[in-house]
Amino acid sequence: MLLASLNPSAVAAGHDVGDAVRIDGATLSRSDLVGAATSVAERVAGAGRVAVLATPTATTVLAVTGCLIAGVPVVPVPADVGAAERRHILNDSGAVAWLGEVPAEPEGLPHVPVRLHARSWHRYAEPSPDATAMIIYTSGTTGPPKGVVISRRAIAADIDALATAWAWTPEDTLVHGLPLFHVHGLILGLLGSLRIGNRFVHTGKPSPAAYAAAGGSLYFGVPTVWSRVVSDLDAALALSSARLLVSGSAPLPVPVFDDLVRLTGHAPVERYGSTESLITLSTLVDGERRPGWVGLPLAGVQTRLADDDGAPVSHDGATIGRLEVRGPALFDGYVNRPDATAEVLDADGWYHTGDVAVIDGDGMHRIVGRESVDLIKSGGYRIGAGEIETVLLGHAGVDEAAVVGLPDADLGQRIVAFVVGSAAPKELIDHVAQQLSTHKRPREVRVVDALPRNAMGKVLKKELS
Ligand code: MLC
Ligand code: AMP
Repeated sequence: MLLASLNPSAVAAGHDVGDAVRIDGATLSRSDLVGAATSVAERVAGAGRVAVLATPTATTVLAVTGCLIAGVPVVPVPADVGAAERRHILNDSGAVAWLGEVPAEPEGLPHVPVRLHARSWHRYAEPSPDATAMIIYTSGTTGPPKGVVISRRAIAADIDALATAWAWTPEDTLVHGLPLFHVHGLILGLLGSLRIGNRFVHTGKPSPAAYAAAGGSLYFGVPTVWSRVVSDLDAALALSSARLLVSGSAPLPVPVFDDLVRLTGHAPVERYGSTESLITLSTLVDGERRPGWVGLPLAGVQTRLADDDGAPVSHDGATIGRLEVRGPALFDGYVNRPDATAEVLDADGWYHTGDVAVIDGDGMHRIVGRESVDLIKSGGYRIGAGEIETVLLGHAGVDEAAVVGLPDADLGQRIVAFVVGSAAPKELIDHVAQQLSTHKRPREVRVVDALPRNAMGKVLKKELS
């Protein structure tokens, strides 16, 4: 069963720990979760895809859990979503209702509330492992975000492989404060805990003080979170009592790795993955944790490097190639985009990650960068330059726009928009935040007289800095 710790027989047999999930001031025991989520399942059973505005609340936890019990595919919608992105996600996914919270603009969809105190003990048959668990929207280099179709089988396989890599058990208390609309916070953090049966604490925001106060054994964070932790001495010292600190979603700077060792006594475990592949590589709880390297393939995962012509690249720890991965946790394709799916998923089942990497003789991987400058990672969020440019160009005061990710000590990359036009920077930042999502807003807009272009008229983004 996908959410194994919510097996009603196990819960009834007394494995009902007092606080299975703590989030937003609410505490849910395992029997609260089974009873309330099954009540949600009764209200959505048989529905098509359902949209969940994924705020960090008990409502979201129960909405997602209820859908998984009923076998209804969930479409998590970013909690800070803007108007254009929300419309795109709803239209593209074909979601039939909002479950749980409802945004100010429901776009004409009916609303199914989640009742925190309702209980049902109906038993649902476990849906097929091939069934879609969720559709997570993620950015490409151009165009609006694509819906990544993720099966129940992929989620189960990935969590089980991570449990082995990290010795993750029901004895753990997992803490994070990441969004519940992406793989890291939702699939690994929440669903991982509901599969394995450990306590799960969501801190609302991933602030160093909240992490320090949570008293966990296992902590998840994106590099921005760890960088903020090492700048807060009290928080860093408090984390020395944890068992394992895990970093992922973006490159962990080596100085942050070293500061974590120095201040917490823990060398962080680094792991690498994507919405399309889930997590594929990790350093191990009982293996080498090498700063700047993201580890070995998880159980069942194969990796290889290819050159520009697709020919194999040697695994010598130095030669750079395009990283391709294959394994049990890959996605089933993009919604409505067979063309885009075929571009990244080949006939032999290899997913072309878009990342460039090296692999050494022991099978250790180092991610060197991305193939395209147009896919930006900011604070661990994947953001397409193209989608921001499109929104900027939709503003009456913008004639030309080019968006880049510039190095940023806190966010890894910070979104900077270069525009030609008459609009004021603040107005454009707010425009993007309102149309896409708050976290996709440029942190800076520079109004310029002209964009650097080559003879063909193509913008030379490498010259924008
Ligand atoms: C500022 N704000 C604005 C604004 N300017 N809001 C609207 N319009 C404007 N113009 C406000 C926001 O409302 C918010 O307020 C505050 O500014 C901070 O915004 P932020 O951008 O969210 O905060 P920041 O501190 O920059 O966030 C850093 C962060 C965040 C690390 C907390 O980036 C984060 O949560 N990252 C995690 C991303 C993640 O989980 N990725 C995993 C992808 S899965 P307020 O009041 O709300 O604070 C994946 C696979 C894998 O990658 O391998 O894991
Ligand atoms: P997303 O689809 O949001 O999960 O983003 C996936 C991308 O995040 C990958 O293709 C990588 O570019 C990046 N990424 C994830 N984990 C790591 C990591 N540990 N180190 C470097 N990059 C990472």
